[in-house]
Amino acid sequence: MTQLIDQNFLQEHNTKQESALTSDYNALAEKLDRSGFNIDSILAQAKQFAVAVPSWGVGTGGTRFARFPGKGEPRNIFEKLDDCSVIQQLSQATPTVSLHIPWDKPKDPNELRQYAEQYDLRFDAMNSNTFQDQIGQEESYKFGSLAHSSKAARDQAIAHNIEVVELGEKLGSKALTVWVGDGSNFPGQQHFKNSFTHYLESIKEIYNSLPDDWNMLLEHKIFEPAFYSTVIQDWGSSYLAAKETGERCLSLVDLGHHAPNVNIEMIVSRLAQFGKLGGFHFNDSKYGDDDLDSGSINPYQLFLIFNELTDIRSQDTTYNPFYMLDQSHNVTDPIESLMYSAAEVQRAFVKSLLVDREALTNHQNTNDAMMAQATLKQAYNLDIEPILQMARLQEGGAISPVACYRASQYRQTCDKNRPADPNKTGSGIV
Ligand code: PSV
Ligand code: MN
Repeated sequence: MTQLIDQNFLQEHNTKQESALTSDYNALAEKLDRSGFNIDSILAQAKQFAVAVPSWGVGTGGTRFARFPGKGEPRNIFEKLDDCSVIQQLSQATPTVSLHIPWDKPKDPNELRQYAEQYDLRFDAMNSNTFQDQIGQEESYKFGSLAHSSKAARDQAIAHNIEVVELGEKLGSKALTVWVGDGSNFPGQQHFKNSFTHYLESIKEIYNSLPDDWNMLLEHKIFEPAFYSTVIQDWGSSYLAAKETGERCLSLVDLGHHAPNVNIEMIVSRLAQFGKLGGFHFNDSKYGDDDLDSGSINPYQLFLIFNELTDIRSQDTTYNPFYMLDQSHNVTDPIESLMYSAAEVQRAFVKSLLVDREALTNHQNTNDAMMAQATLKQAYNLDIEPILQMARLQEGGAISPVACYRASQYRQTCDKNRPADPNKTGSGIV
């Protein structure tokens, strides 16, 4: 397997921290043992945890006002995969990449698949893009795509999604994520029922072309780019569309796509109860945004979401939704953010395994609100960092991914090898 961070360098970096880790890990083992948890079984589950990296996340994102490109940014999908391989090598929690088409459209899918295979990377859900026009396309998406009032525009968007599925098949993907920006900016601009009807007809057509072992994931978003109404604005619309469409059509929850303070963990529970929770886009947000680093603003919410997922899995061990990061802003090195965020999601998962579920159930049944919330907090307040570090170490990753990455000078090397296009200034509306 090709590894872009020298393995000896990585080991040396780890060696310096190993004895401290061993004593932290043993201390935590003892603590957990007192509460009836075996640390090695938690460690084994932590090692199994995986979340996909979004190909678009390794580039510097922008606001609606400007983009400030970082040094040595990837200029094509191959360089993006290079960066994804570094994230996986150090974090050992991101073995798959989620592609966005046509942004990542390869000339030769086989070549791309082989390029990923050298790093042992696989492809997660494919994302279609009908929220912006591509050069040379006949119909514009200015007023929508799958829900457009014009049949020609809808047909074009349907054909694009089918093409993305065909490409995904060649790459070994197993799911299509559909997010559309369709909506309106004025009361009266769009007929609510008709646009939803058009959307339903369109996604059914895409669904009918799906391979038998694929899922279709419908992603809702409360607003943006449309600011008055959005066709798939909430989990209710998403659920209705998924239910109307078919068994393998499921809802995807992007954490940032809800109004502030919405109870996302309850949405998770509702969708799962009715067999329609298919996947996640992890990120964090403070207002109406959806691109801050996972766990950076509200880590307790992330934990509560995983608490629901672990509860669901305690009843159905085969339950396995798609997990993807979807975040991209412009103030950090994206590789650092993605490694850190993957670990934050993994942390929430691990803590959810440490909830005393029997005690929680008893407190719920006896209406002991204080002890019910305290049971959750008991797990949440644990410092489980040694488990994450040990999982990475044993899998061949870095005990401290960000520190190791910085010491490796990977970004500086990219800066030399990836000269930026001088015509791209990074200013202006993006
Ligand atoms: C839309 O805001 C979204 O969350 C969708 O998942 C897109 O595919 C992605 O961001 C990138 O624009
Ligand atoms: Mn998303």
